[in-house]
Amino acid sequence: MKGFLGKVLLTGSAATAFLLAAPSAFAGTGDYNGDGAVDDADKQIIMDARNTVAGDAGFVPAADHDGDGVISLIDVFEFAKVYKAANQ
Ligand SMILES: [Ca+2]
Ligand SMILES: [Ca+2]
Repeated sequence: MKGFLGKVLLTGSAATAFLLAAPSAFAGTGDYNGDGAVDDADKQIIMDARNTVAGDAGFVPAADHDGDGVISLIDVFEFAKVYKAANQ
């Protein structure tokens, strides 16, 4: 599943574009390390936390944008939206 998600992230540009066009529906600023910027450091944090669940060592609560207790592709897409808005 992790490999599948990685492939989707690398190749799903159409889906990403669609999701990026939608208004943000979830909470979270995307600034996981609290340095005031949404940048590649935060991207690395959510990518490292991907597929963890609440209670896992690598789980980052701030990266669980939809609050379902899992850092899923939904959260990664949500981060992508915030990241794009902050870096254009
Ligand atoms: Ca940051
Ligand atoms: Ca989530």
